[in-house]
Amino acid sequence: MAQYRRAGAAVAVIRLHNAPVNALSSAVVQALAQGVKKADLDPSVKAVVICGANGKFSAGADIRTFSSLQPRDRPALAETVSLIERSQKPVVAAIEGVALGGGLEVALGCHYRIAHAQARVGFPEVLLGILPAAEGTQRLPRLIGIPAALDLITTGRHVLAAEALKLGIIDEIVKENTVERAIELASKVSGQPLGPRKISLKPVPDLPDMEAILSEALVKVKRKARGRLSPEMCIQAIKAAVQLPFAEGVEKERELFRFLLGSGQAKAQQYAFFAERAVEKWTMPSGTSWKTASAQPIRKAAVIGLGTMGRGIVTSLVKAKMLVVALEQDQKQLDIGREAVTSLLQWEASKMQQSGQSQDICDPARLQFTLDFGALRDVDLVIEAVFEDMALKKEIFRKLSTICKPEAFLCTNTSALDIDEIAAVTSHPHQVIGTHFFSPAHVMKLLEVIRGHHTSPTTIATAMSLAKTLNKVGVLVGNCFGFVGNRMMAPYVEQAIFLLEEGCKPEEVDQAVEGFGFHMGPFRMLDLAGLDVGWRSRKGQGLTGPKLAPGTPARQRESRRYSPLPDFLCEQGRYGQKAGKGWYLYEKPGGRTANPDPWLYNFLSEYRETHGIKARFVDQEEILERCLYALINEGFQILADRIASAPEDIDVIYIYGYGWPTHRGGPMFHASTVGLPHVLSRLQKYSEAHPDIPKLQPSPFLKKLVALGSPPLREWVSHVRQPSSKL
Ligand code: 3H9
Repeated sequence: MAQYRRAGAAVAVIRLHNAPVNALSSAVVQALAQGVKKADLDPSVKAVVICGANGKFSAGADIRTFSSLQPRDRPALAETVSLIERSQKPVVAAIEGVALGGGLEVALGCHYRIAHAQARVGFPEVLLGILPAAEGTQRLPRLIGIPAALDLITTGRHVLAAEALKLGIIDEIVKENTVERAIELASKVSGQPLGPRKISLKPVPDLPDMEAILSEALVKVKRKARGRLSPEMCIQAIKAAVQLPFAEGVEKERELFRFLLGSGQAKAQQYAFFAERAVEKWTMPSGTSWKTASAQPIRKAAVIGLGTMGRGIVTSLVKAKMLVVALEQDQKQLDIGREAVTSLLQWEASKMQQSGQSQDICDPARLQFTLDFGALRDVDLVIEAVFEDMALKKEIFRKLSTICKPEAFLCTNTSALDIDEIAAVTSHPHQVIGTHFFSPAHVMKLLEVIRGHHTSPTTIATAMSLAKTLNKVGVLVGNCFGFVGNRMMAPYVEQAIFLLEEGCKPEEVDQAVEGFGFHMGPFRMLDLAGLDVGWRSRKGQGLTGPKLAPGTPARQRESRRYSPLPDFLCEQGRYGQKAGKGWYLYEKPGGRTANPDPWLYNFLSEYRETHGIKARFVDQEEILERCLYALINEGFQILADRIASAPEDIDVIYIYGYGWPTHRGGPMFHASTVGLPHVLSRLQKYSEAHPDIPKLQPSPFLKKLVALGSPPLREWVSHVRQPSSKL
């Protein structure tokens, strides 16, 4: 747990040992404290080095044990950090890999810090709904000053050794032999006075406008936090470092930590942390899983189509150091695409330069632009990212099937279309898979990976590994219209539009949803995505447009309620932001400020009058419940249909692809928190009031779980009906 050894005559080395990331479990903390005490008591030891096993210092406190933490106790980790600082002998932290959270707090208790050039440090606690609670909020501001401490503690970002050195977090960077160099330093400084090296004894560097800096930081985090408590509490703890002596600041830190730890938000964010890791361990309904399937290496990839999605995908691939062929259908589109990708790569390179990272990963020399399908002969993987048009996609896959080498993987970037139909036109359907990127594809972390009926385990493993290489979170899902993300989005958007018919304004619906913590409500989101996208899809499905049977009632499709409102908007050219008007009015086409539109109010009144709808007041609770519970209800159906293999899959998709607030843990976690009986009873109430909206009728699986006594979320899938042996 923490190995103690002697290096040379006078240096004791304590190595933290808890695979895979040396998390500071209570056993590790105890062993660390014992090591420090032992070194202190041994007169032959003149200095101490603390390091971590397997090239990692420590990823901090053991998050798995938080639920059993007794909030009233002083964290043992904080005691140990103080113990290290109080040591009579110099203690040097040798940081390799990561020193995060409690790991960095241990390092800040040390008198010197040496880091490997590739090491990363940071306080990511805020992302887990808590704050650094082993005196980190009190030491870091004393070491690097308030503005930098505010930045690191409230964002949770990791910083590379070069930036850490600049900030003053570490004293020295080494390219190799970090521990050996730490031992040398420890020997050199033994006997020197330790007072100036004890961070808790330092004053917080004073600034004339300290109050203003703290207030501005508070305004900034409140604006961004959308209801998350931890960033604000981090600022309060840092403020305590400014205003109070160290010991009292530590008390304040502890009080805030206790509050956060007991909050539902910390539980939700920690659930999300583990859910993100759980989705990597994919399983197919057949039982085949990540354990047995192995990914093939991808050295060279191709992207077909350089529209918004294609450009982002190319940028991601280049950043991942792959050789990339980018293909377009005509010279004009190719030139536009090339220019756009080049500027995206330049932008990425400048961001990397600012954070001290090597920019050579944005090297455009790895990228070839072409109009010639022949250039795809030797690629290992192709990502088709053309328009959502089945006929076009099939034509491309037919071509790919004859041109690409037989072992090449063929991916389609689609948000809804049938993977099996596309795979059927190729001679290698087991190598065809859906890869649904989210826009902008070089930024958004989610990759929905869709297995078709014939997709092989190797193809799945390769697509999931590609996600990781691109620094994305891949979630494996089954093939159905809209997969998981968009299938759940449809009833949510449908409710939002029905609410307009019933009397709401777009901004009322958006405010309710944004108040819950979403970055954007449904109408701002629709305007951003473009209303024409859904219109085209509805026309394709025959819900509107020329394929609609004459005499179909305006607000009904096959006895279900239907709202033609978005179709009417599109008929008027109101396609959203790009047109300067949609559900809102914008300052210009492409403008970003959504203003309420009096034209729309009139339009809605006339519409209601035409259809004999009496507008009513709808309260926030109904808005939220109808939108969110319709979405969650679909999630239960998706689990029952085995399209998602666990609730965590759905939650990760919603957090990373659709802006679901992390502090609410994802839609399925949220349902488990508010209680399944509550969700069921509200859906029953709304479906009774709106019997013509099938998506409000509670999913049989939700009913089953309630009848079983609402088991905990991790047990839900064990209650999904197994497929019959014929399947
Ligand atoms: C804290 O320190 C609070 C203190 O201030 C005060 C306390 C009083 N604990 O991500 P990976 C597991 S809060 C337990 O796939 P990578 C992880 O679940 C802590 N387990 O690897 C996974 O398990 P499995 C603040 C942890 O190389 C395995 O390790 N620290 C912890 O892509 C591998 O993880 C953080 O927030 C942990 N602390 O990334 C850092 N960390 O194999 C959180 C990881 O069963 N960790 N695991 O699925 C990370 O950011 C990444 O794991 C890290 C490695 C960058 C370290």
